[in-house]
Amino acid sequence: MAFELPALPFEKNALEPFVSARTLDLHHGRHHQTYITNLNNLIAETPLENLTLTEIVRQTAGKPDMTAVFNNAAQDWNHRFYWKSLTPNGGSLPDGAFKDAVVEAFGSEDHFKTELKVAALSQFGSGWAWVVKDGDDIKIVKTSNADTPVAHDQVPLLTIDVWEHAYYIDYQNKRADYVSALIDHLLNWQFAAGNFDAAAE
Ligand code: MN3
Repeated sequence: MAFELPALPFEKNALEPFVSARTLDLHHGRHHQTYITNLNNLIAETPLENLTLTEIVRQTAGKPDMTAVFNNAAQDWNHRFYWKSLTPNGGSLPDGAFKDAVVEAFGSEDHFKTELKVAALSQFGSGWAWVVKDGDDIKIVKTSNADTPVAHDQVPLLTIDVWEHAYYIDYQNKRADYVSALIDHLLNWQFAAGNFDAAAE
């Protein structure tokens, strides 16, 4: 089964003015589509084509002869998760078990968001900043290039894409402005809380 580009979970202009429709045209329609096209070409008529995307990521992680498959599969996985991590109705964490765990681990919602911003800004070059569940702990981690917590036995709760293609049209080189806009307006904490609850079951 070939993988297909998922539809965005919001209208293409719904994140404006913070993330433009033009950025989404390129980021979703071209970059994400290209990872999927490459992945489909790489796994065609191999045993990998019968696996789920998550299985492909896990089975190819850390294998030097599988780097191209891993990079494209992981980027497909990460982008599917990134679109769900965004919403026009972002802002505060919803009350509940996830927020309680965040406040316990980080002291406050504000400090948690500051740590997330630090991670997103300190990732050198292309990569991702993540909120993950690692065992019983909520952690903020960052990964380089296509790398993903899925390959490291962590449960992703939310992600921020910090590849330049995510922000260059709207913010040029100002990654900090992009990250702040996402944290202040666009992060889907309901999605994160749902992932947290699902991981606790
Ligand atoms: Mn991207």
